[in-house]
Amino acid sequence: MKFRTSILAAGVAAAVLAVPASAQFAERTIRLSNGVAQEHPVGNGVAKMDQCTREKSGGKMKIQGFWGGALGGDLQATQSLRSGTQEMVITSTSPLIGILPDLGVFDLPFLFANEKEADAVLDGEFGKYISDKLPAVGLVNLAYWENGFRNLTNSKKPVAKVEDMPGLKVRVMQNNVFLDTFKTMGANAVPMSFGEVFTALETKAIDGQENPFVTIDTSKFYEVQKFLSVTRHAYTPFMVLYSKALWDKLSPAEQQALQECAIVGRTEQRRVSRELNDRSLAQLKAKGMQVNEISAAEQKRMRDAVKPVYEKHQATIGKETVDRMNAALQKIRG
Ligand code: KDG
Repeated sequence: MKFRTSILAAGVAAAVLAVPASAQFAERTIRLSNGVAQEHPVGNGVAKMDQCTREKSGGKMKIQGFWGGALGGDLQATQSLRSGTQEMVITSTSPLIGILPDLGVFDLPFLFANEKEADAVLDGEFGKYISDKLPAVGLVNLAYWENGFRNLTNSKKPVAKVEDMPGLKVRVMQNNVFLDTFKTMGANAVPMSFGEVFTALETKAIDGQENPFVTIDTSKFYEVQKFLSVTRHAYTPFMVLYSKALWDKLSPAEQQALQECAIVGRTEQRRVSRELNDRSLAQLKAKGMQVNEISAAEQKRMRDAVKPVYEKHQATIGKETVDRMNAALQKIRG
Protein backbone atom coordinates (compact mmCIF):
# COMPACT_ATOMS: atom_id res chain seq x y z
CA MET A 1 0.00 0.00 0.00
CA LYS A 2 2.77 2.43 1.04
CA PHE A 3 4.65 1.72 -2.19
CA ARG A 4 1.50 2.50 -4.23
CA THR A 5 0.97 5.87 -2.34
CA SER A 6 4.48 7.06 -3.05
CA ILE A 7 4.05 6.14 -6.72
CA LEU A 8 0.79 8.17 -6.76
CA ALA A 9 2.47 11.20 -5.07
CA ALA A 10 5.31 11.08 -7.54
CA GLY A 11 2.77 10.94 -10.35
CA VAL A 12 0.92 14.07 -9.11
CA ALA A 13 4.17 15.96 -8.64
CA ALA A 14 5.26 15.01 -12.15
CA ALA A 15 1.87 16.12 -13.52
CA VAL A 16 2.12 19.56 -11.85
CA LEU A 17 5.70 19.99 -13.01
CA ALA A 18 4.66 18.90 -16.48
CA VAL A 19 2.21 21.85 -16.68
CA PRO A 20 4.20 24.61 -18.40
CA ALA A 21 4.68 27.66 -16.14
CA SER A 22 2.74 29.87 -18.53
CA ALA A 23 -0.28 27.55 -18.25
CA GLN A 24 -0.37 28.14 -14.48
CA PHE A 25 -0.89 31.86 -15.14
CA ALA A 26 -3.91 33.59 -16.62
CA GLU A 27 -3.72 36.86 -18.54
CA ARG A 28 -4.14 39.45 -15.76
CA THR A 29 -3.70 43.19 -15.29
CA ILE A 30 -3.58 43.85 -11.55
CA ARG A 31 -4.73 47.34 -10.53
CA LEU A 32 -2.57 48.77 -7.74
CA SER A 33 -3.22 52.20 -6.23
CA ASN A 34 -1.26 54.49 -3.94
CA GLY A 35 -1.74 57.98 -2.55
CA VAL A 36 1.69 59.44 -3.30
CA ALA A 37 3.22 60.53 -6.61
CA GLN A 38 4.85 57.96 -8.92
CA GLU A 39 8.17 59.78 -8.33
CA HIS A 40 8.03 58.50 -4.73
CA PRO A 41 10.19 55.37 -4.06
CA VAL A 42 6.95 53.39 -4.05
CA GLY A 43 7.07 53.89 -7.83
CA ASN A 44 10.47 52.17 -7.97
CA GLY A 45 9.18 49.29 -5.90
CA VAL A 46 6.09 48.81 -8.04
CA ALA A 47 8.16 48.90 -11.24
CA LYS A 48 10.46 46.19 -9.86
CA MET A 49 7.52 44.09 -8.66
CA ASP A 50 5.82 44.42 -12.08
CA GLN A 51 9.02 43.38 -13.91
CA CYS A 52 9.31 40.38 -11.58
CA THR A 53 5.70 39.19 -12.06
CA ARG A 54 5.96 39.56 -15.84
CA GLU A 55 9.14 37.42 -15.86
CA LYS A 56 7.64 34.74 -13.62
CA SER A 57 4.36 34.54 -15.57
CA GLY A 58 5.76 34.57 -19.10
CA GLY A 59 4.36 38.08 -19.56
CA LYS A 60 0.82 37.13 -18.52
CA MET A 61 0.63 38.89 -15.11
CA LYS A 62 1.06 42.68 -15.22
CA ILE A 63 0.72 45.35 -12.54
CA GLN A 64 -0.87 48.69 -13.48
CA GLY A 65 -0.13 51.50 -11.01
CA PHE A 66 -2.57 54.32 -10.22
CA TRP A 67 -0.91 57.24 -8.40
CA GLY A 68 -1.81 60.27 -6.34
CA GLY A 69 -4.95 58.70 -4.90
CA ALA A 70 -6.50 58.29 -8.39
CA LEU A 71 -8.52 55.32 -7.11
CA GLY A 72 -9.30 56.98 -3.77
CA GLY A 73 -7.36 57.60 -0.57
CA ASP A 74 -5.76 54.83 1.49
CA LEU A 75 -8.90 53.87 3.40
CA GLN A 76 -11.24 54.12 0.40
CA ALA A 77 -8.96 52.03 -1.82
CA THR A 78 -8.54 49.45 0.95
CA GLN A 79 -12.32 49.14 1.24
CA SER A 80 -12.41 48.46 -2.53
CA LEU A 81 -10.07 45.52 -1.92
CA ARG A 82 -12.30 44.23 0.85
CA SER A 83 -15.32 44.37 -1.51
CA GLY A 84 -13.34 42.59 -4.25
CA THR A 85 -13.53 45.48 -6.77
CA GLN A 86 -9.78 46.25 -6.82
CA GLU A 87 -6.78 43.92 -6.54
CA MET A 88 -4.04 45.91 -4.71
CA VAL A 89 -3.22 49.00 -2.73
CA ILE A 90 0.01 50.17 -1.12
CA THR A 91 -1.15 52.10 1.92
CA SER A 92 0.09 53.45 5.21
CA THR A 93 -1.04 51.34 8.15
CA SER A 94 -2.31 54.40 10.05
CA PRO A 95 -5.60 55.14 8.22
CA LEU A 96 -6.65 51.46 8.56
CA ILE A 97 -6.97 51.26 12.36
CA GLY A 98 -10.77 51.30 12.02
CA ILE A 99 -10.45 47.99 10.12
CA LEU A 100 -7.77 46.46 12.38
CA PRO A 101 -7.14 48.39 15.65
CA ASP A 102 -3.87 46.48 16.22
CA LEU A 103 -2.27 48.54 13.42
CA GLY A 104 -2.29 51.50 15.80
CA VAL A 105 0.79 50.02 17.47
CA PHE A 106 2.91 51.38 14.61
CA ASP A 107 1.66 54.91 15.33
CA LEU A 108 2.87 55.04 18.94
CA PRO A 109 5.19 58.06 19.07
CA PHE A 110 8.96 57.51 18.98
CA LEU A 111 8.44 53.71 18.82
CA PHE A 112 11.35 52.80 16.50
CA ALA A 113 14.80 54.36 16.91
CA ASN A 114 15.99 53.62 13.37
CA GLU A 115 15.24 51.75 10.10
CA LYS A 116 17.18 48.67 11.30
CA GLU A 117 14.75 48.19 14.18
CA ALA A 118 11.75 48.82 11.92
CA ASP A 119 12.91 46.23 9.35
CA ALA A 120 13.65 43.64 12.05
CA VAL A 121 10.19 44.01 13.63
CA LEU A 122 8.22 44.25 10.36
CA ASP A 123 10.02 41.41 8.56
CA GLY A 124 10.12 39.20 11.66
CA GLU A 125 7.63 37.40 13.89
CA PHE A 126 5.78 40.57 14.88
CA GLY A 127 5.12 41.60 11.29
CA LYS A 128 3.78 38.10 10.57
CA TYR A 129 1.63 38.25 13.72
CA ILE A 130 -0.05 41.39 12.36
CA SER A 131 -0.26 40.10 8.74
CA ASP A 132 -1.94 36.91 9.98
CA LYS A 133 -4.82 39.04 11.33
CA LEU A 134 -5.62 40.57 7.93
CA PRO A 135 -7.32 37.72 6.01
CA ALA A 136 -10.13 37.82 8.58
CA VAL A 137 -10.87 41.41 7.47
CA GLY A 138 -10.65 40.61 3.74
CA LEU A 139 -7.01 41.55 3.11
CA VAL A 140 -3.71 39.78 2.38
CA ASN A 141 -0.46 41.60 3.23
CA LEU A 142 2.32 40.58 0.85
CA ALA A 143 5.07 42.73 2.40
CA TYR A 144 5.88 45.79 4.47
CA TRP A 145 7.48 48.60 2.51
CA GLU A 146 8.78 51.93 3.83
CA ASN A 147 6.88 55.14 4.24
CA GLY A 148 9.47 56.24 6.77
CA PHE A 149 10.31 58.49 9.70
CA ARG A 150 7.96 61.43 9.91
CA ASN A 151 8.98 65.09 10.36
CA LEU A 152 6.92 68.22 10.97
CA THR A 153 6.54 71.06 8.46
CA ASN A 154 4.57 74.29 8.87
CA SER A 155 4.18 77.75 7.38
CA LYS A 156 4.32 79.78 10.62
CA LYS A 157 7.45 79.23 12.75
CA PRO A 158 10.37 76.96 13.53
CA VAL A 159 9.50 74.20 16.03
CA ALA A 160 12.55 73.45 18.19
CA LYS A 161 10.83 72.29 21.38
CA VAL A 162 7.46 71.00 22.52
CA GLU A 163 6.46 74.49 23.77
CA ASP A 164 6.56 75.70 20.13
CA MET A 165 3.60 73.45 19.19
CA PRO A 166 0.63 75.40 20.68
CA GLY A 167 -1.07 77.60 18.07
CA LEU A 168 -0.18 75.33 15.14
CA LYS A 169 -3.01 73.70 13.17
CA VAL A 170 -1.40 70.44 12.06
CA ARG A 171 -2.92 67.86 9.69
CA VAL A 172 -2.51 64.30 10.86
CA MET A 173 -3.57 61.00 9.28
CA GLN A 174 -7.07 59.85 10.21
CA ASN A 175 -5.89 58.03 13.30
CA ASN A 176 -6.55 58.63 17.00
CA VAL A 177 -2.99 57.86 18.11
CA PHE A 178 -1.57 60.60 15.87
CA LEU A 179 -4.43 62.91 16.89
CA ASP A 180 -3.62 62.42 20.59
CA THR A 181 0.14 62.67 20.06
CA PHE A 182 -0.12 66.15 18.53
CA LYS A 183 -2.89 67.29 20.88
CA THR A 184 -0.75 66.19 23.85
CA MET A 185 2.10 68.32 22.48
CA GLY A 186 -0.28 71.29 22.35
CA ALA A 187 -0.96 71.48 18.61
CA ASN A 188 -4.44 71.78 17.10
CA ALA A 189 -4.48 68.39 15.31
CA VAL A 190 -6.74 68.04 12.25
CA PRO A 191 -7.36 64.53 10.79
CA MET A 192 -7.42 64.60 6.96
CA SER A 193 -6.82 62.23 4.05
CA PHE A 194 -3.52 62.66 2.24
CA GLY A 195 -5.11 63.83 -1.01
CA GLU A 196 -6.51 66.97 0.66
CA VAL A 197 -3.27 68.08 2.34
CA PHE A 198 -1.61 70.17 -0.38
CA THR A 199 -4.68 72.37 -1.01
CA ALA A 200 -5.34 72.77 2.73
CA LEU A 201 -1.75 73.97 3.19
CA GLU A 202 -1.96 76.25 0.14
CA THR A 203 -5.19 77.91 1.35
CA LYS A 204 -3.82 78.13 4.91
CA ALA A 205 -6.77 76.07 6.18
CA ILE A 206 -4.02 74.28 8.12
CA ASP A 207 -0.55 75.48 9.12
CA GLY A 208 1.37 72.23 8.89
CA GLN A 209 1.59 68.51 8.30
CA GLU A 210 4.04 65.69 9.07
CA ASN A 211 5.62 63.22 6.65
CA PRO A 212 9.00 61.75 5.68
CA PHE A 213 11.41 63.97 3.69
CA VAL A 214 10.78 61.93 0.54
CA THR A 215 7.03 62.56 0.67
CA ILE A 216 7.47 66.27 1.49
CA ASP A 217 9.77 66.46 -1.56
CA THR A 218 7.85 64.32 -4.11
CA SER A 219 4.47 65.85 -3.08
CA LYS A 220 6.01 69.35 -3.43
CA PHE A 221 4.96 70.47 0.05
CA TYR A 222 8.01 72.78 -0.02
CA GLU A 223 5.93 75.02 -2.32
CA VAL A 224 3.51 75.76 0.54
CA GLN A 225 5.63 75.15 3.67
CA LYS A 226 8.47 77.30 5.03
CA PHE A 227 9.69 75.45 8.13
CA LEU A 228 10.84 71.81 8.49
CA SER A 229 11.60 70.42 11.98
CA VAL A 230 13.41 67.06 12.03
CA THR A 231 11.28 65.46 14.75
CA ARG A 232 11.34 61.76 13.59
CA HIS A 233 8.34 61.39 15.89
CA ALA A 234 7.01 58.18 14.25
CA TYR A 235 7.96 55.56 11.61
CA THR A 236 5.07 54.59 9.32
CA PRO A 237 5.14 51.31 7.38
CA PHE A 238 3.39 50.78 4.07
CA MET A 239 1.55 47.49 3.52
CA VAL A 240 1.36 45.86 0.08
CA LEU A 241 -2.23 44.62 0.28
CA TYR A 242 -4.15 42.24 -1.98
CA SER A 243 -7.92 41.70 -1.91
CA LYS A 244 -8.51 38.36 -0.11
CA ALA A 245 -11.59 37.67 -2.26
CA LEU A 246 -9.51 38.09 -5.45
CA TRP A 247 -6.42 36.39 -3.95
CA ASP A 248 -8.41 33.22 -3.39
CA LYS A 249 -9.18 33.09 -7.13
CA LEU A 250 -5.47 33.02 -8.07
CA SER A 251 -3.60 29.77 -8.84
CA PRO A 252 -0.91 28.65 -6.35
CA ALA A 253 1.71 29.64 -8.94
CA GLU A 254 0.22 33.15 -9.29
CA GLN A 255 0.07 33.57 -5.51
CA GLN A 256 3.67 32.40 -5.12
CA ALA A 257 4.88 34.76 -7.87
CA LEU A 258 3.14 37.77 -6.29
CA GLN A 259 4.44 36.88 -2.82
CA GLU A 260 8.05 36.57 -4.07
CA CYS A 261 7.83 39.70 -6.25
CA ALA A 262 6.44 41.83 -3.40
CA ILE A 263 9.64 40.98 -1.50
CA VAL A 264 11.76 41.84 -4.55
CA GLY A 265 9.88 45.14 -4.74
CA ARG A 266 10.44 45.71 -1.01
CA THR A 267 14.21 45.50 -1.34
CA GLU A 268 14.20 48.04 -4.18
CA GLN A 269 11.69 50.39 -2.51
CA ARG A 270 13.54 50.53 0.80
CA ARG A 271 16.87 50.98 -1.02
CA VAL A 272 15.58 53.94 -3.03
CA SER A 273 13.69 55.39 -0.05
CA ARG A 274 16.89 55.48 2.06
CA GLU A 275 19.03 56.70 -0.82
CA LEU A 276 16.52 59.51 -1.56
CA ASN A 277 16.03 60.44 2.11
CA ASP A 278 19.24 62.50 2.33
CA ARG A 279 18.86 63.84 -1.20
CA SER A 280 15.31 64.97 -0.45
CA LEU A 281 16.48 66.83 2.67
CA ALA A 282 19.11 68.64 0.58
CA GLN A 283 16.47 69.35 -2.08
CA LEU A 284 14.09 70.82 0.52
CA LYS A 285 16.84 73.15 1.79
CA ALA A 286 17.68 74.13 -1.81
CA LYS A 287 13.99 74.89 -2.39
CA GLY A 288 14.16 77.41 0.46
CA MET A 289 12.79 75.50 3.45
CA GLN A 290 14.27 76.54 6.80
CA VAL A 291 15.31 73.23 8.42
CA ASN A 292 16.03 72.74 12.13
CA GLU A 293 17.09 69.66 14.08
CA ILE A 294 15.58 68.90 17.50
CA SER A 295 18.28 68.61 20.17
CA ALA A 296 18.57 65.32 22.05
CA ALA A 297 17.42 67.08 25.23
CA GLU A 298 14.36 68.54 23.53
CA GLN A 299 13.58 65.19 21.82
CA LYS A 300 13.62 63.56 25.28
CA ARG A 301 11.20 66.23 26.56
CA MET A 302 8.90 65.48 23.57
CA ARG A 303 9.09 61.74 24.31
CA ASP A 304 8.27 62.34 27.98
CA ALA A 305 5.38 64.66 27.04
CA VAL A 306 3.70 61.99 24.85
CA LYS A 307 4.17 59.00 27.18
CA PRO A 308 0.47 59.21 28.25
CA VAL A 309 -0.46 58.36 24.63
CA TYR A 310 0.95 54.84 25.19
CA GLU A 311 -1.18 54.24 28.29
CA LYS A 312 -4.28 55.76 26.70
CA HIS A 313 -4.19 53.64 23.51
CA GLN A 314 -2.97 50.26 24.81
CA ALA A 315 -6.56 49.13 25.36
CA THR A 316 -7.77 50.02 21.82
CA ILE A 317 -4.65 48.64 20.10
CA GLY A 318 -4.79 45.49 22.25
CA LYS A 319 -2.59 44.61 25.22
CA GLU A 320 -1.22 41.44 23.55
CA THR A 321 -0.17 43.40 20.47
CA VAL A 322 1.55 46.12 22.51
CA ASP A 323 3.26 43.51 24.73
CA ARG A 324 4.48 41.58 21.66
CA MET A 325 5.86 44.79 20.11
CA ASN A 326 7.70 45.68 23.32
CA ALA A 327 9.11 42.13 23.53
CA ALA A 328 10.24 42.28 19.88
CA LEU A 329 12.01 45.60 20.48
CA GLN A 330 13.67 44.37 23.69
CA LYS A 331 14.94 41.28 21.82
CA ILE A 332 16.45 43.47 19.07
CA ARG A 333 17.99 45.96 21.51
CA GLY A 334 19.51 43.20 23.61
O1 KDG B 1 -0.86 55.88 -0.01
C1 KDG B 1 0.09 56.51 0.80
C2 KDG B 1 -0.35 57.90 1.13
O2 KDG B 1 -1.70 58.06 0.80
C3 KDG B 1 -0.23 58.25 2.59
O3 KDG B 1 -0.37 57.14 3.42
C4 KDG B 1 1.03 58.94 2.88
O4 KDG B 1 1.98 59.09 5.00
C5 KDG B 1 1.06 59.43 4.30
C6 KDG B 1 0.03 60.37 4.85
O5 KDG B 1 0.48 61.32 5.53
O6 KDG B 1 -1.19 60.17 4.67
